[in-house]
Amino acid sequence: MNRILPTVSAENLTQFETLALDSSMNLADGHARQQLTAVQGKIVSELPSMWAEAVMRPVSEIEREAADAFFGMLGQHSHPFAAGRTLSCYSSSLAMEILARSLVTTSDAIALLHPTFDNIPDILRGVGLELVPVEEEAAHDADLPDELLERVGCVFITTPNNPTGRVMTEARLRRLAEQCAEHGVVLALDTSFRGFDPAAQFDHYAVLEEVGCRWVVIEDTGKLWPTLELKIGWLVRSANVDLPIEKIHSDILLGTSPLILLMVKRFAEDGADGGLVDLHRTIAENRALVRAELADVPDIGFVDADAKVSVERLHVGSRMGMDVWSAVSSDNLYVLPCQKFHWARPQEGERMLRLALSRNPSTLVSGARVLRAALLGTARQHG
Ligand code: EGV
Repeated sequence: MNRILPTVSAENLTQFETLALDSSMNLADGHARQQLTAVQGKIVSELPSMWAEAVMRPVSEIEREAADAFFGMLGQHSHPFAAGRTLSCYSSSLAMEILARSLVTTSDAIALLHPTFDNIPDILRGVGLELVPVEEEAAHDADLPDELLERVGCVFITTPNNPTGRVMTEARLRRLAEQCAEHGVVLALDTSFRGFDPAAQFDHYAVLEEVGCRWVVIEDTGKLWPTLELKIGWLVRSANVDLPIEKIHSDILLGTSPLILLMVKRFAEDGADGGLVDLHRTIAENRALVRAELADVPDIGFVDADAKVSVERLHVGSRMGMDVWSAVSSDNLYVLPCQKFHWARPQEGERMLRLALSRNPSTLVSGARVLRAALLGTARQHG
């Protein structure tokens, strides 16, 4: 087989995702692209009346109701309401950018989970921060070294992590918060994937407030529901964080759309009323579907056995991830090669691919079949 492989010029994971946007087999990005449920479809059909409501009502009221519904759905009952403590943004990456710009006014360096989605290190580097990797195992299994905490102004943890799905337990979060408090370091959490995993839905704000460290949390509605990029990223902070977050937020935006906030409120109410449990079942079924289609392929493995998040890592054995990527993309299937998640040492991800599970079952089955054929072909070449 003499295929001419396309030249790939993607500089980051998102550019790999952009390549997939027009494909009918897009298993690349972690955004939700499955069908709306019946209740979600009904909410969408009521958007015109939400528009009328948004025109009439005070924005601060709508903002508070949306946050209350969303944080409540996720068990985050102690999230703060005081003025400026919960800021809404167009996306969680924008919240991230605001946090990064705030941090760099007082710190040179930040400790960051490794691996994690590459736009986090890229945004942090973009404002001039030096990044110190914290291995996932190290962050979850033991105290951080004092030397590290003396060197950085912030520890940044994604939980559940993207792409591994690893969730920080309540006990580890408490201990990490205590360590950050001792050293005056900001503890920053990105919880964009928490909706998928009940283990990540204990009340984080209660823990952070009890310990009293300086903290920031980024929450995201964007991964859960197929709402065509209509979403909110929330930037939440402790009273004592002592960073110019509100000022920088106001430099960039006045506020988010009250129409989107009302939509989020309605989706979150449905989520609390059984929609989230439904979603968990859908993702679990989709994961099982992909695993079943690939079950008898030799020399592969599913890396994150217990993951609940809407992405799945596949180890491609002795193959190179980019070879498999090239083979399947010439058949119009797009997945993510994992090197760039390993932002400090990309070679550690070169034998893994990430598959998105927030898709319709038919898309996942066709995708898995293309992948299966490519893996068998590549296995033959190597074997
Ligand atoms: C995922 C992409 C950026 C991000 C995709 C993602 N957003 N680059 N601002 O939403 O896992 O596919 O997180």
